[in-house]
Amino acid sequence: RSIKHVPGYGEHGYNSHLAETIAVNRDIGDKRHPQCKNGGWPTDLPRASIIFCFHNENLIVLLRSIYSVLMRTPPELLADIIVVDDSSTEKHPDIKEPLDEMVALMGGKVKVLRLDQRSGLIKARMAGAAYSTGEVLVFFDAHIECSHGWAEPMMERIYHDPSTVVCPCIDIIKHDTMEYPNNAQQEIQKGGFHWGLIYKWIPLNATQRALGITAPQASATMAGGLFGIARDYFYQLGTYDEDMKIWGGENLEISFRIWMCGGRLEIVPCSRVGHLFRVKNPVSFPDGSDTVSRNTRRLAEVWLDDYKEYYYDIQGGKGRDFGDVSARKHLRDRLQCKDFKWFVNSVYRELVVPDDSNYALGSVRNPTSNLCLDDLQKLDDDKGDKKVGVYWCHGQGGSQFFIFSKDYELVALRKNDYCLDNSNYAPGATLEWYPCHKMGGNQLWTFKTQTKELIHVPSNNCLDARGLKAKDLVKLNPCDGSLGQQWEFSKVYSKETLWKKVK
Ligand code: UD2
Ligand code: MN
Repeated sequence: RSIKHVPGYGEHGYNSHLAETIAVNRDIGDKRHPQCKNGGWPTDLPRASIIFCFHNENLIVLLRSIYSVLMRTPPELLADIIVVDDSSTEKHPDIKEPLDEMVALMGGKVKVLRLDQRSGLIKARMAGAAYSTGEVLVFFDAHIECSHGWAEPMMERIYHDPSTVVCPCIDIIKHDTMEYPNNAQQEIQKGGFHWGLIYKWIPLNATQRALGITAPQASATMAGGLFGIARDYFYQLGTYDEDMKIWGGENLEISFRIWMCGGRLEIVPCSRVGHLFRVKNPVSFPDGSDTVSRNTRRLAEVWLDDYKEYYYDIQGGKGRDFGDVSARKHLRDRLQCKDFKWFVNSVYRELVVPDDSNYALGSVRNPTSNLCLDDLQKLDDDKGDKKVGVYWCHGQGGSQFFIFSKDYELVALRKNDYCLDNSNYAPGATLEWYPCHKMGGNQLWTFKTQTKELIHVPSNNCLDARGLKAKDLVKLNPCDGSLGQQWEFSKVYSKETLWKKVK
């Protein structure tokens, strides 16, 4: 059955009908790796305040989140649980009085805070933080389940260094079955981002891997929804950008700020919390405005220095409103934060930067037809085919921005790590974006700057736009020097034939 026909999905993006049939205090088992320390913690670990913000959450899912904290946090480590209702609508009467009544039965540590205006998760979290009393603030989405022993490993890291901000390992609770699979044997992933300035998961590097499966690992960015931070440090660091609205972008903003202003961000594999990942984002934006890109422009303007141009090249939106960022720039000065170049070179070394370290970049244009290589928006989600097409050159970057890397790949940066790939060597073959594997092979290209031919090395065929119109799929044909096989990059950093000496 398609998702549309499953009751409950429309509202929350998960199977809320099934979610409601599962006990609010269900046992999920111990999700930790057996090597995780069990006991022997310092006796004076700081106490945590848990802050759940929600807007129209399913009541049972919210209750299960609260219970998981109550059941699996040692009482001496739990200061309070603040449940912030970000002005849920009348359509959800059960998360109003009925929630209050249930919370009243949970003992004094759980408190509900109602915002009388829709404020967005950024301001809602700040309101929750101000209302709470623990030495450490733990922010959780309102559809999570903590596993056994989640709190101690996080608190210990902060106890040893209050400028370390910690994320648990975020496990996946399945949106269709509500299962919480055990992933303890799997190596964790860490946080990065792609040039649309959207969070993405990336693998650990070799040095990190060598530290072992249970070791806390430095992470360039956080996903955003689940982390712990010392209260004093949160305020000293400037909480959040209050002018960011509703949803989106705040996770990268606080990540950059932590690293660049002297702190450290980690993922602690022995602390495991499941998050209900949904099929789609059900967040409603009150005035219909796209707060994600405005928020993201704000963070680019404050933190990215010259690198912000890459964001605008690839994502667009330059010149559009982002409000006033002077207070945040002032904060950056006051905290004497390092620059973004430092962040890229020292913290997020996996980032592929569209600069002169590449051979060529920008649009890939066939001058005769004025058609450009275009991702046809097929990289926007993880589903569907990733066929490669052409479209009228629009000069706006985005779907037409690519790099020709020093590894002789053609890479789409909007959703990093997609390489132009083809395993069909017959004339007339179409191509596909495929995750870059750095092994050459079917992702190996040559750009002959003199003849402007883009040659797929293993098949020795040329990229060909002959006879194509906008939205057609681009082809590979035997090289014949025709006009359809000439391509120009907007920027070329090498005058040589970009030819790898293969074989
Ligand atoms: C991720 C983060 C989320 C947040 C977001 C970017 C994880 C697992 N989740 O997407 O925490 O950083 O990226 O902003 O890392 N909410 C409100 N008011 C609103 C909108 C949302 O209170 O106006 C609540 C919402 O009910 C939820 C929390 O904020 O409890 C996060 O929202 P989400 O679950 O829609 O975000 P998610 O997981 O898609
Ligand atoms: Mn969430």
